[in-house]
Amino acid sequence: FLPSPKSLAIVGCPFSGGQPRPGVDQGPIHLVEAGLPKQLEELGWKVHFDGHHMFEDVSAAVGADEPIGLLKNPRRVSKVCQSVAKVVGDHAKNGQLPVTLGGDHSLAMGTISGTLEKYPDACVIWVDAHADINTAETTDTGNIHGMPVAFLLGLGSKIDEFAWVKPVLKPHRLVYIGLRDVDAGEKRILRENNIKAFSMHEVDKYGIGRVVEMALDHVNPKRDLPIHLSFDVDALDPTVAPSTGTPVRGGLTFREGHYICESIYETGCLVALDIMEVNPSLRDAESVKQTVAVGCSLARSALGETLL
Ligand code: 6HN
Ligand code: MN
Ligand code: MN
Ligand code: MN
Repeated sequence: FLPSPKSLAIVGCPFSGGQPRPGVDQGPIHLVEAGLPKQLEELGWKVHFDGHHMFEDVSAAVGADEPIGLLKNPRRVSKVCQSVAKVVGDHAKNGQLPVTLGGDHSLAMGTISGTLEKYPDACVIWVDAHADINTAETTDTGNIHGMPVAFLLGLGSKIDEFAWVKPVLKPHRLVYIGLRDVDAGEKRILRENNIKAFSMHEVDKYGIGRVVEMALDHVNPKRDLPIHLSFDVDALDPTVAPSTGTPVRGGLTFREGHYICESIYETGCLVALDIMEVNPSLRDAESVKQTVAVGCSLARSALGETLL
């Protein structure tokens, strides 16, 4: 599925409305300023980047955005994701692999909708400390970055403002790696829908090599389906990626995170990549630099950088 000649589009999404901490909107700006476009060119990619998507028109159109139930900034999140879905879908249809830089993880509602428009049978590998599968009924926080997967699966009560999100993702086409902070309601949803998840317990038990193999065997047994990789940097241990909004100890090592990316690239099935939740304003300068650098290197690994 990899476009040939290798061509990708960076979709910078400075957006933070899916969660309360300011700064995550600066993530994509830092990733680009750290040189990601050039690094990807050096891997042989033709890189299209025509500036970040600022979503001003969207925010202006929405105006005051009162909560719907517990959901915060619902109209803004919905509109931004709808516009991201269009951008990602159009790049995919153009033969450019979309590399979306977040921004908070609510954006994946858009990126995955866009991917599935071009590749309806694509599978999703979701690497995260969290399952991001709360519904309007189960969410404690009302932060929509904890909910995108539920929207994509069509779970929970329907909300008019999100009517554009089609339940395009099937539970058997989704697999998680890295989970360790899953809400009670989310555990029930995972169980009831038979969703495969490899938590840090399984990473410890089997090692990352076996886990990635089992994850691929589940969603992509013949290695012939397109893969959307959605990588939340908080999947990594906070010692590796400290500057992120919801860090949880006991995460993936630097190598485990990169191994996932390298193995998915090796399948030749990658069609879209998200690097999410880099928040350059939460920690000291050195930790920020480290987190931005690790975001760039995950992207490079997923796009073909090898150790030898
Ligand atoms: N993320 N489960 C918590 C919530 O607010 O629903 C945390 C979500 C974190 C989301 O890290 O992308
Ligand atoms: Mn563009
Ligand atoms: Mn997430
Ligand atoms: Mn997370």
